[in-house]
Amino acid sequence: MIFEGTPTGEGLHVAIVVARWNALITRALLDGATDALRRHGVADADVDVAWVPGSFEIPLAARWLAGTGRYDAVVCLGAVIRGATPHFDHIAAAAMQGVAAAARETGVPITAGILTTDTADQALERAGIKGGNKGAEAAVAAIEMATLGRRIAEGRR
Ligand code: RBF
Repeated sequence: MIFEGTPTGEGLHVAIVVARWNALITRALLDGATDALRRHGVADADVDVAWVPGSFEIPLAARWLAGTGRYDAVVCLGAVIRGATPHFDHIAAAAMQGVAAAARETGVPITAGILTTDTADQALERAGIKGGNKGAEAAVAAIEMATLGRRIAEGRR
């Protein structure tokens, strides 16, 4: 049997965790994520958003949300910029490893649209200012994982 998720979000409940640090960028990621969820069929009323101070705090909020059992997936959004962050590598690694741990602990798909860039310009580019939006990509990945999880649990393609 080959299992594959689909980008169809009808009926899914999704939580988004977004960091306030570098808010100009993370708001653009949030716009991209909510827009993508909407375009893929997730109802606005089924999307909740939790703001955290910075990317370092993302994993705990994601763990709290996933642990409620109310969400089919959690999307994490942040921007860690090397130029502005002396301990860039620690914050970026803690955020990504923490998100992965929260997903493993809860069994809820948690996707990461957490940008790690050298400059704010590069982060803006990846937040949809010129082209692709990593927030939108993380949102679609969340839908895909939620639908994949259902199919695996039900043993159907
Ligand atoms: N949080 C981010 O999400 N992105 C950053 O680029 C970022 N840079 C930081 C730089 C410094 C010097 C400090 C102290 C914090 C930074 N944070 C950043 C915030 C961090 O994720 C966390 O919210 C705070 O350290 C409080 O725990």
